[in-house]
Amino acid sequence: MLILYGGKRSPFVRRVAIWLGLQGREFERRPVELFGAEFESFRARNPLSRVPVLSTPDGDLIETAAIIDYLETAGTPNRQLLPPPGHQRVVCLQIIALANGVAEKGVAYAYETERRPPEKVWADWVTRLASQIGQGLAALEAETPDAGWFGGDQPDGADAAVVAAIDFLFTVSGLLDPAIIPHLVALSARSRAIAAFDTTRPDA
Ligand SMILES: N[C@@H](CCC(=O)N[C@@H](CS)C(=O)NCC(=O)O)C(=O)O
Repeated sequence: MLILYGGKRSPFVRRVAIWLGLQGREFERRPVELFGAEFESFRARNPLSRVPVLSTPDGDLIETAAIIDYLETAGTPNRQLLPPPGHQRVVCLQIIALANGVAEKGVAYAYETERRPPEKVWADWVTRLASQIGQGLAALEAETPDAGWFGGDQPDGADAAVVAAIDFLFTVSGLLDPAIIPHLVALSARSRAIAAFDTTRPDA
C-alpha cells in the first residue's frame, strides 16, 4: 500500500494526491505535524522534514517531481498523466513548472505572512513574492483552456499541478483576485466534478 505523508493544504502534497487518484492507485493519507511534534521524528522519512513523502515498496520517496516520475513509471498505472516524449510533453512540463513555481512562491508568501512574528515581516520581500505570483498567474491564465482540460478531454499532469497551485493560493488571505484569473477559477471549479480533485481539496 502506498502511503502519502502530508496535510491537505500543501500544494505539493495535493499534486501527488491528485496524481494518485487520477491514476486509480490506492493509497493512504497521513498528515504530519511538521511545525510541531513530528519535526524531528519525520527526519527518518525525509532528512529535510518536508512533505510530500510517498512511502512505496521501493522506499520513502521525497520531492514532488521525483515522486511523480515514480508514479509515471512504477507498476502498471491505469494511465500516465504526462504525454509521451515530444512537443506535447515539453508543453505539459512547462505548465507544470510554472504552476509549481507559483506554488513555491505562494508557500513562501504564506510562511512570511502567517508564520513570522508581524514585527519581523519583510515588507519588500512580501511585495516581491506577490509580484512573482501575479506574473506567474497571468502567464498561466493566458494558457488555460476555455473549457475542458490542459490534457484535452481528460485532465493530465498539468491540470493536477495548476489546480493544486490555484486552490492553495485561495487559502492564503488576501492574495488572489479571482476577477483577473477567470479561466483558472473556472478550471478549479470544473475539477470538483472529479473525485481525485474534489476529495483532496484543501477545504474538503
Ligand atoms: N520542492 C519540494 C517542496 C516541499 C515543501 O516545501 N513542502 C512544504 C509543505 S508545502 C514543507 O514541508 N515545509 C516544511 C519546511 O520546509 O520546513 C517538493 O516539491 O517536494
